[in-house]
Amino acid sequence: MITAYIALGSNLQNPQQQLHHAIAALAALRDSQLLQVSAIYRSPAIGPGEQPHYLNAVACIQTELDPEALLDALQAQEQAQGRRRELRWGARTLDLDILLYADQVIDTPRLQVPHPAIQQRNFVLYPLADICPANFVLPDGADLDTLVSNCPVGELEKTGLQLQ
Ligand code: A4P
Ligand code: MG
Repeated sequence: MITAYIALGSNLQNPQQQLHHAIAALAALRDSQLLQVSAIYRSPAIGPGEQPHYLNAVACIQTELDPEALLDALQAQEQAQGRRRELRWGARTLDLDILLYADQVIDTPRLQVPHPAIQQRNFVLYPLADICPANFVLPDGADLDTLVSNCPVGELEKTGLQLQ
């Protein structure tokens, strides 16, 4: 079994409910177990045009799926929840990204793991740090606590909303 961390994001069509549905799907994912889910965080959208705020969270799973099969399952769930791919960084009902897949480094046309934007994004780093073990180190040797301290909280808000 591999431990993987999945980022969830939504800024369309009742984001809180979208995240709840996505967590239910992760809990039902074949050959996998849902271990932990962060609190929900709220932040302004990074992306083009006027967009609603995002709700984000991070989940930890154990899985026997290989990385491509996991991506297939996540993309199927995005589709099931009405995801339309029209514009890069456009508003979306659901985005599911593989942040980490054990300590593997993957670089294929379909998949980059660790997710390349982890280090710059407070809406990924803060929820990730909520559920990672203490003194967690990323595959490139970066220490998660240091990344969090170097990433300003800005307008990111930890909501009182829980997904589990
Ligand atoms: N892909 C490559 N690596 C991965 C990975 N580790 N996990 C490929 C998932 N997918 C990965 O993704 C495009 C392609 O990336 C996929 O087909 C897959 O093969 P996408 O979800 O279709 O497109 P996208 O999400 O618009 O692109 P991208 O570059 O992944 O966007 P990001 O970086 O996910 O950013 N603002 C706030 N506040 N909160 C957010 O969550 N999210 C985004 C999306 C922008 N602004 C945001 C937020
Ligand atoms: Mg994505």
